[in-house]
Amino acid sequence: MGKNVAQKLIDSHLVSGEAVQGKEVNIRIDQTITQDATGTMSYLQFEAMGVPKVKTELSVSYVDHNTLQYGGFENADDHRFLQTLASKYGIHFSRPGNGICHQVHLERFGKPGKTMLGSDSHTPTGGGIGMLAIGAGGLDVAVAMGGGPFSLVYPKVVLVNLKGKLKPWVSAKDIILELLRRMTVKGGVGKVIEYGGEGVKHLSVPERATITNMGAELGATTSVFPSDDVTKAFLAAQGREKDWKELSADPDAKYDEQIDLDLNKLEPMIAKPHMPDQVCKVSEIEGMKVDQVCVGSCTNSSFRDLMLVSETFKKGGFKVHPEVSMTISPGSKQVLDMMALNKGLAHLIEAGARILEATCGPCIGNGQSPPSGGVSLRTFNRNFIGRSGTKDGKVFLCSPETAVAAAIYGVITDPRKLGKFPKVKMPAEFLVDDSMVVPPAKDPSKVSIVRGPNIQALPKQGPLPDTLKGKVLIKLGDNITTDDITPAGTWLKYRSNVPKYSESVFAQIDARFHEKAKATGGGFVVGGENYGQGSSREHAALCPMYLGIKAIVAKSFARIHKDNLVNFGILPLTFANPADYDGISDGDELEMTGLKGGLNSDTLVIKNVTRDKEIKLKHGYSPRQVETILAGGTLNYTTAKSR
Ligand code: MIC
Ligand code: SF4
Repeated sequence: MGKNVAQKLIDSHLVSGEAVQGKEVNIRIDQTITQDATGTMSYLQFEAMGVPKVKTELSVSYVDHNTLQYGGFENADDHRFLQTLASKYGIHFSRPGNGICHQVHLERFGKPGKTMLGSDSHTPTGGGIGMLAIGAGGLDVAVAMGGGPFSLVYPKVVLVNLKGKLKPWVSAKDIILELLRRMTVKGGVGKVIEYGGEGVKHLSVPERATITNMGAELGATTSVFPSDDVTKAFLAAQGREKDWKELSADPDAKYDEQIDLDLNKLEPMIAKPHMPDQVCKVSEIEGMKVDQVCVGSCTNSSFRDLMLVSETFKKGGFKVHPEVSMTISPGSKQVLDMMALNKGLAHLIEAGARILEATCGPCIGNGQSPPSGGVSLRTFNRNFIGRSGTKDGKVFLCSPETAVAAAIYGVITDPRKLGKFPKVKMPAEFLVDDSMVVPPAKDPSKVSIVRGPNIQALPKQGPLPDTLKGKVLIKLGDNITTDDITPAGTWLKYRSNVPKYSESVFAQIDARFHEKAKATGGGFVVGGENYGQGSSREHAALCPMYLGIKAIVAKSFARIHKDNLVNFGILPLTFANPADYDGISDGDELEMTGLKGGLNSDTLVIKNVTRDKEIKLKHGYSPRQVETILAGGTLNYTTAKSR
């Protein structure tokens, strides 16, 4: 039987396990990426494994999240640690200013047909160039750097069948927003989203990458496009034609689901606060006053996206509305460089846009927080409550076309009203200059790793006890994000300092949570559907572990977060009967006994001591995950196995 693109990629990298949907398989990882906010922890874990040099084909350590800290040494210390460590262990180091990891990797390193694991949830951006690119926790990435396989549940594959061609002022972002409208933020869990159909050939690689990037918001394992002539032309323009390889679905390939999307009929779309799936047509909310517009992030910061904004200002003779603060964050040094040379940058400056560094910036709450109660239109991928740094800020997610229309008129405006569309052609040649990527040392023995005081040791815990007992420390609703669990923004600088960062756990919901957890020696957390969606940050498991959290009982979990919890020995458990969620309240005393043998069965019982009631739970762990949990986490498990 023929295979689809996702199956070809997985099957060609299979190390062990059966290629049967729903079963756990192990795949070989060719490339890894890390970014600074998750990288320090990932490398501390890699060091703990005692492997002298990475065993991947390519590993790159990017600095793009925390670059311009105000009043403190923490970021700079992290950068120095990351650079020296990369040099010693055979890792390429992309210096701050070289760009956002996903954009740079697509331009300079991504290869069709390869697998990639990244300690950032938007790693699937690489799917735009025909890679099987998956986001994971830093510990999983560390294992992959050490040559270990990555375990995943063999996914369902959904075909998104694209028909026709996008109309002017409608772009790739509108495609993924429309899919989010139809599928919601949990619609992609356990699935790979594969794009096909005759509409694919009209989308450039950066446009495809916008779509695969934001597939993360669907909760999908990853998203992937075939590798075709468009991919070849992109790689050739990057001076990397030799990296091209054709990759397409067999004519008789089968899919588990199919979604048809007629690009001719698509209109500009926008996601309203505070979830990426709260999508409607831009025309439905036209006229709303806008305080801020931000263009950038790993979703929409390519040459095409920024030039589109620049050309719209220039061709129409427009300026940024006097009551709008507009920022531009280029995705890479390449984009910035090319726009400096072709005057695209000058037109943005002339129009009154504020130019930021080629980093994540406002997307992760680093600057440009909206004014109180203000409306911010962003070309980003997430609009979770508080992520922008302003709790009552209203963040909308849209395309660069919709963003520039709002920046010009000061109100939400359907970009189709802007007149003639300034089509941006893909350059025949990109400006290639990799001088901000530092290759690893030729003689690693001469490199010493520099550790400042912000680089704290990894917290540890022992094996799983037979009984878990404690109070419900917090009861939460559906779609709790990792930004709710361990916020970013001003807390980001403590990513290498778990004791300090643990003070942030649930701080936006209950500022005293960490004190409560410490005082009671830890306890349980109860959640609704899709617990832990969003970022890959393993801190959302590591910091609760540090505070003594024993298990999270929820209706369902997001994939990466569930894996992270297992990695750190916290039990992710689901209600066998979701209605039992109502049978537990904040402060209830819970108890689980006989865990050592009990995990061999998928059904467990938790006793609500306060209400004298037993509740059935499921775990759904693979045999490997059971052993990991029993050992108290992946590091304990792998160390025990290698003895
Ligand atoms: C994000 O967009 O939330 C981040 C910051 O890039 C995270 C990674 C992190 O928390 O460091 C992600 O998406 O995985
Ligand atoms: Fe950076 Fe934002 Fe992309 Fe995360 S989503 S990698 S913070 S640009």
